[in-house]
Formats: sequence, structure tokens, C-alpha cells
Amino acid sequence: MKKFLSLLLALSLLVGIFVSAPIKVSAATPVSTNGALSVKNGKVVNSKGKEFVIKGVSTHGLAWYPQYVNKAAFKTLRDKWGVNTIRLALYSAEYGGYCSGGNQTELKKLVSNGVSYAKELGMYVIIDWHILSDGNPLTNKTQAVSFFKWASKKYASYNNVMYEICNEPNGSGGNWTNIKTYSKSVIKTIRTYDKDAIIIVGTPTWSQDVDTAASSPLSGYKNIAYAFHFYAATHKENMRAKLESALKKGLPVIVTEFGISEASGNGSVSTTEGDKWIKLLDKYKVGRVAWNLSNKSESCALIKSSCTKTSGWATTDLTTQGKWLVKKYTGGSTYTPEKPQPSVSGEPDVSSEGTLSCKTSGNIKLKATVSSINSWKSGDYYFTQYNIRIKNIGTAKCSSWKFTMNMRKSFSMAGDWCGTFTKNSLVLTVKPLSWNKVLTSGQGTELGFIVKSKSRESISKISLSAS
Ligand code: IDC
Repeated sequence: MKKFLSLLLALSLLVGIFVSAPIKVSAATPVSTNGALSVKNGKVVNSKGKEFVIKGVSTHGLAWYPQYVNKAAFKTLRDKWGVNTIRLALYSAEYGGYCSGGNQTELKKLVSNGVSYAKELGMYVIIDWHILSDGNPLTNKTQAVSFFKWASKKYASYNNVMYEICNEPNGSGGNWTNIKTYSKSVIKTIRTYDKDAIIIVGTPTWSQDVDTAASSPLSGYKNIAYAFHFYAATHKENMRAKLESALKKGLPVIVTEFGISEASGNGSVSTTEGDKWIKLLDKYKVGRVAWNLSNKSESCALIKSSCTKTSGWATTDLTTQGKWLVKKYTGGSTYTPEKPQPSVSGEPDVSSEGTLSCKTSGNIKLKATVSSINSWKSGDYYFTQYNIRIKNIGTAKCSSWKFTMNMRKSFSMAGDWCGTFTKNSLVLTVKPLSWNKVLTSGQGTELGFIVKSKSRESISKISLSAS
């Protein structure tokens, strides 16, 4: 009887547990998947020690464009733009800035709202002390220390907050000696409360001189990274070389600001140079944060000045830089690293075959389309250039894929890009590279190749598989 009673008790407890335990269904977010970020061996890593790439968007000055600090905006950035990090730019010295007559209570409220929205959405957030016209960080050091004391006390237990302590030191006072002196004070303050969050230190010459930081980094601290900024229509190859040499020396760098406009934030934009920058950042898994989330009439704004929406933007609401950025961050079908130009030339031959497409079966739904987009004759040979598009048209994520084409005539390869191409007599197999292997719902990628043949080439059969 006693046994029976205890069994009953155990049973009712179990039932109780089953009935009362809420089933928690929460979608994975950048922070829920990666946990607290830290710096290891010159890289930003997640809580499992795996390299983590920050893909961020910076607000404009909080005092000037406060309307974009809203949860729906951040959610759009996270869900539609592929953004995992928000940077909150708190100007220190410009009009309405924290040390130049701005309402400090209001500004802190914007910072704390921004941090809360990011936390609720599982996004990382960088609190940026945006020095600019006050080129020397020591100018407003006292205010910076008290601001970071407030922030680090408040966010000590958060796992999604990073502190950027001096946006862009510049001018003679913005030298590395002064930056180091300033950093030691601010880091000491932050570490009194927040023991492990990443602290980002600006570098001389508007956060360009990472070489200076690399030859004399701050020592004795954990989780320090250094800022590097570029604006692609102005900063080109020599700046990429400068960044790359600092990275090779093992300096942990985060690009906390970049644009494809000129350094003024206005003028022309260069997607070509922008692509080159992204390629370099991808190579070293360097985090990047785009400037800026506003509809100000300037080339580096991400939203068109005619658009007053503060969230839920359509592609047509975005500027050239905005559209380009979203493609980069979502790995959209237009992610096309520099395509090598065909090294052969000849008479154009217009009899191209057109387009073939196929889909995968099973629960991962991919569609492949292959088109012959150009063909020409050179000497005794025909050359045909093909374009392949692979797109995830289902809801399930694809972690890898393989595409096969059966060619009709014997051929040799005369060029290929964005994939690993293997030829076995008439069969050509394509596998993805690391960056276009994973395709989430709606994502796509583009590849290409050129074949050389004795007579006009065409494809007899294609097939696609995904896992
Ligand atoms: C620019 C803004 C512009 C604003 C100006 C204030 O885009 O609307 O009037 O600041 O002086 C930076 C700075 C960043 C600049 C940006 C573009 O960190 O504050 O924003 N830029 O000029 N460094 C290089 C470029």
C-alpha cells in the first residue's frame, strides 16, 4: 500500500511537472547562439571560442536622429539585413553632444533604450563615445570616465554590450601616447564594474593607424580590440595593406565604422572598392559596422532622404550604399567577388543555348538555373561562358549543396569562379566555397565558368542536391 501511495505520489508529481512546465519556444538570435564575445589570439570569438564576425549598423548621432533607436528598426536590421550588432553613436563635442550642451539625461536614455532593444532582440550593441571635432580624447576625459562608469555599472551583467571608448582620435593631440593615457583611465573605470566586455580603442588619424597600435598595443588587459575605419571611395589599396599588415601582426581589429562613400560621408560611392574591402575583412573574419542608419541627404546614409519610415524598409527605400550593404550582409545572390575576365577573346557567337533550371527534392528546396550568357570563337575553338544561380526557395536552411552538369561535347575548362569545379570526362560538378555553402531561406549565390570546345558546347542534363 505504502509502495502504491509513493508510486501515486511520484506519478502525480510527474504529471504535475508535465502539466505545469511551460514549453519554451524561442527563436535563435545572434546572442542566444553565440553568447558573450571575447578576444582570443587577435580575433573576436564567441563563447565557444569560435571566430565571430560582427555585422553591424551604426546609428547616426543619437542627438540628431533619435527616431531610429526603436525596437522595430533593430528587428528589421536583424531579420531582413543580416545585422547582428548595433552601434550607438554618442557624439561628445559636436552640436548637441554629450559634452557640448546636449541633454545628458536624454542622451543616456537613448543609450539605455538602444541597449534594451538590442538585448531583447538578442543582438550585440556597441556603446560608442564618438569623439570627432575634439580630436584629442583627453579633452573630455573626465566626462568620458563618468559616462563609462554609469554604463559599465549598469551593463556589468549583460553579455551583449561592448564599449568603444574614442571613435576617431585625430590631429596632433589625437596621437597614440594620448590615446593610451586616456584608454588606461577609461579601461580602469570600466573594468571596476564590467570585468570582461570587449573594449574597443580608437587609433590615430581618424582610426586609421592600426599599424601604430600594432607596434605598441596596450598591455596587461584582456578583451581589447582596436578600431579601424574606412570610406571606400577615398580609402583604397594602401589602406587595405595597412590594415592587413596589422592583422598579420595579430592585432585584434574591429571596423566599427565604414562606408562606400568618400571620407566626408558624401560624394561618390564605390561598390567596386567596397567589394574589395569586404573580401579582405572576410578573409580575416574582421567585424564591420556600417555608417549610418539615417535618411540624411548624404551618400553614407543607408535610407533615402525621401523615406521617413523608421523601420520595415523596402529595398526601394535604401540608398545605393544601403542596397549594397544588405546584399553583403545577407550574402544575397548578387554577392559576386571580382570575377576574372575571360582571358581569351574572339568573334562573338550569338547561338547561346539559353537557360536550364532544376530543383532539389526533399525538405530542403533549392533551385539552380544555368544560362549560357556569352559565347565566342577564337582560332579553332569555341568558348562558352555560363552563369549559375543557386537559390534557397524553401524555408529550411541548406548547409551545403552540389550541382552537376552533363556536357554534350568534350571540353576543357577556360575559367571558373565562386565554386570548386571538378571535371570528369563530360560531367562537370560544382561544389560551393565556404562563404556560399550555407544558404538560408531566400538566400542565393552566383557562380560562373567558361568552357573551351572544338565544336559548339551545350548542356544535356543538370542535377542538384542539397543537405
Ligand atoms: C558625419 C555624418 C554627418 C555629420 C558629421 C558631423 O555623416 O552627417 O554632419 O559626421 O561632423 C567619420 C566620423 C563620422 C562622420 C563620418 C562621415 O566618425 O562621425 O559622420 N565619418 O563623415 N569618420 C570618417 C567619416
